Amino acid sequence: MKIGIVGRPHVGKTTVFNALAHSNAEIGDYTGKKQINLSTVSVPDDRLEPLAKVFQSDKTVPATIDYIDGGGTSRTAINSNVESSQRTELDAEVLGQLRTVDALAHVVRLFEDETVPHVDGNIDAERDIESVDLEFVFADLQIIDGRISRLEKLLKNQKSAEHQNELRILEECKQTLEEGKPLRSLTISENEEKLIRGYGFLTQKPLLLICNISETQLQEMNGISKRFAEYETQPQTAVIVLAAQLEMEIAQLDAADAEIFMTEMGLNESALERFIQTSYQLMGLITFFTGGEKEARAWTLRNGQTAVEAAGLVHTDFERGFVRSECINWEDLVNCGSYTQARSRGLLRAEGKTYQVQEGDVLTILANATN
Ligand SMILES: Nc1nc2c(ncn2[C@@H]2O[C@H](COP(=O)(O)OP(=O)(O)OP(=O)(O)O)[C@@H](O)[C@H]2O)c(=O)[nH]1
Ligand SMILES: [Mg+2]
Repeated sequence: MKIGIVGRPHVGKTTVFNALAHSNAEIGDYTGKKQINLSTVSVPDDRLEPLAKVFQSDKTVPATIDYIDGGGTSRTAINSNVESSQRTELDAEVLGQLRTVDALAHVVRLFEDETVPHVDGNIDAERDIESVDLEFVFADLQIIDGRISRLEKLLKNQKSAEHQNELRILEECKQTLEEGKPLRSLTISENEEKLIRGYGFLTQKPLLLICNISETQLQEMNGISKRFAEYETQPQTAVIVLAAQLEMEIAQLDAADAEIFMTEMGLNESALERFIQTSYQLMGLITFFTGGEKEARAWTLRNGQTAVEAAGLVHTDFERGFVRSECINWEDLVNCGSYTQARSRGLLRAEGKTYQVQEGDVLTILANATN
């Protein structure tokens, strides 16, 4: 799973990135130096250790999330007045990268700090949200316009039901965008969605708004959450409020110090934990496990994905040669103490290809060798 961190200039994108990735990318760099920060972080999961005990595994392997911080390189981030024709190559590169992510995390600035000027002269979160939203609407429209004229040309030369279909959907998308609405708000069938998936439309991706507050605003958390609650009523949109700078400092402490510090600040979960929880909910993600002597491992699937898709994630050969999967809830397995016990108590279910994997399932995939 890949998440792209976006937002207006100097709103704390890299600070959020550092807090989440426990990394040390350079912040507060106003020179417009173009750099894309990439990081992979482990998804903390308390279920892995007990599972490793059951399987007597040598190690645990958590699921991971990839983050991209496009830095001050997109038009949104640098200067919203720049004409699209004047975009630098790197802008195109950042946009291209963003098209491949599974969700966007839009950092919105709420913290006041005179030493960090806002490009528009004052702090106005709602204005910033609208401006980035529109930026992405334009970016998607640009692609759609290009593709529509291409399709029209193709259709002039040769009738094609598939092209006709794509044209119809793209025109529907165009209309939505021209009304200033994101593609998230468009209801289309799964087949239609497949036709446009390849374009990686930005306004179609699930959106997580990260309201970046200062330490002193922590007492106002509830009020701030209420103020932004309305955005959560929009399709595939979630909001979290966090103090990125403080969270970044916490992320750079060792675990014991971090815990003491968080208790002092009245924080009961780290930014990473909240971010992961919210993103999983937003994207409808679930976790399943596999286990053996070598490792106990967590994997991420979309809710509704099947056992054979899970098998494909573990190993492409497993997908091709899939026979069936043995399945048990992680807690039931831990309570049994061993896989053998679970088997003798009849708790292992045999599930076929179309079984929809459930949150917390432990799967053992049985597959024929393929070549
Ligand atoms: N007071 C305060 N300052 C913050 C907070 N978050 C970020 N900053 C400061 O704001 C400045 C910009 O932060 P960055 O994380 O570099 O912001 P950015 O969005 O990545 O900036 P660009 O990549 O240049 O667009 C830095 O000086 C940070 O220290 C915060 O929560 N409170
Ligand atoms: Mg940055």
